[in-house]
Amino acid sequence: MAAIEVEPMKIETAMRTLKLSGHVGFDSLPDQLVNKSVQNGFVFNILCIGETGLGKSTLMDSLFNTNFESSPSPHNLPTVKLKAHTYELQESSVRLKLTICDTIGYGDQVNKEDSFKAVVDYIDAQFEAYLQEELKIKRSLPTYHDSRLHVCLYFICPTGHGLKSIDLVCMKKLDTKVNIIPIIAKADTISKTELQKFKSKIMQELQSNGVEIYQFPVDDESVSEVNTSMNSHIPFAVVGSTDFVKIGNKTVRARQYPWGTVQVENESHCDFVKLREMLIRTNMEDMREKTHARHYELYRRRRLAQMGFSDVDAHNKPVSFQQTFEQKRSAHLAELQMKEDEMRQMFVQRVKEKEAELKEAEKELHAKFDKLKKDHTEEKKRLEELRKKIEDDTIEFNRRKQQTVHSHHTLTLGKSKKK
Ligand SMILES: Nc1nc2c(ncn2[C@@H]2O[C@H](COP(=O)(O)OP(=O)(O)O)[C@@H](O)[C@H]2O)c(=O)[nH]1
Ligand SMILES: [Mg+2]
Repeated sequence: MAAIEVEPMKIETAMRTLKLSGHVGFDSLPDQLVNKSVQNGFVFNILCIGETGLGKSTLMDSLFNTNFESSPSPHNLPTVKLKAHTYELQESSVRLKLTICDTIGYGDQVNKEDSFKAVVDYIDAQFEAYLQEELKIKRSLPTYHDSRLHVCLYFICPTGHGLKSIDLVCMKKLDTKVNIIPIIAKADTISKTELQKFKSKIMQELQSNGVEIYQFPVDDESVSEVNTSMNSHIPFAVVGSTDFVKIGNKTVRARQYPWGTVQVENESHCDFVKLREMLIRTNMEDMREKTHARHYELYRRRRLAQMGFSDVDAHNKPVSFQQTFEQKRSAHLAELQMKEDEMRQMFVQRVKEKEAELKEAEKELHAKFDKLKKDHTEEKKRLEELRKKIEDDTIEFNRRKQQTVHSHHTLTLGKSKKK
């Protein structure tokens, strides 16, 4: 098969701008796009990382204003496991397929060194599944359930002391794979002055360890202002609750304490509203896009390189997928041929060795046979001699016997004469 050579086309780069003298209609393209997207529905996948009991499930319920009916997980699991649940949600005419992925048993082991491994493997597995679908001849990407994780909410323990090493290690391992938004969990347990110090300590630690967290995009004019100001509030200090309290004539999500009430959606109480605004209302699409264009792209590039594909050859010259494939194929065939030759040579060698062995054995056998034959002849000769000797002896014996009889006879005769 010869590679198809494509002549690089000469494209006229000079472009002219024309004025339309009447309405043509392609100004409806954005609407067409919106309609199509709404029809297809949307997918969003959230990864929640944090120790058991930090309020992950409660926050998800609070964020989506529903009850996902998750059961509390135990603290004594031997390993970290990731569990994903997918839900179909609808708001107005917009359908959202939401997957919430929970880290069960995270940070519960005595040795927390490998806690991040299960998470990394899980994220990679979702990328791999998408890549495999993409590499199929018959792809069905429009109906494929994309399980790649669009955001990771990293729940930080409200210690007031800064990050634990497990937090830094895990976020560092994940920052090239997923959009990380760090959040301070159960923020109602930290005082106002402590919180500011805690936030800056966390940011400083992230920075000094080179952990890259997700930044809300500021290149889009319509949201650049709000995103810029929100970027300075990271990590969001959030409170979640499944309880409702009546305040004035409104029922609100809140946590009640003997000394007062913490309202989840009150911006002077916590950053919950900021998180919801940024995560769901402003930047959901950006996170979906970054996941595909940045994190997945990186994974894809690495995997294809592992498989031996590249856009350039050893001399930095561009090569096509097909050329690489042909090259790999001929290399593989050559290797196969070499192995076959090697095996054939080995076979011939073995046959020769066996032949020599057999010849040697034959020779030995001949020698043995000759010796036996010689022994046999000698024995025969000996026996023959013996037989002859016995025969001679018998003849001699008979002769003597006769002689004795004869002489006895004469003697007896002589005696009778005497009488
Ligand atoms: N003080 C406080 N407690 C919370 C908060 N969110 C959840 N909790 C409580 O923490 C416990 C564990 O919450 P859960 O959502 O099951 O934690 P998960 O294991 O991380 O999913 C429950 O008793 C919640 O009521 C919060 O923001 N502040
Ligand atoms: Mg939970």
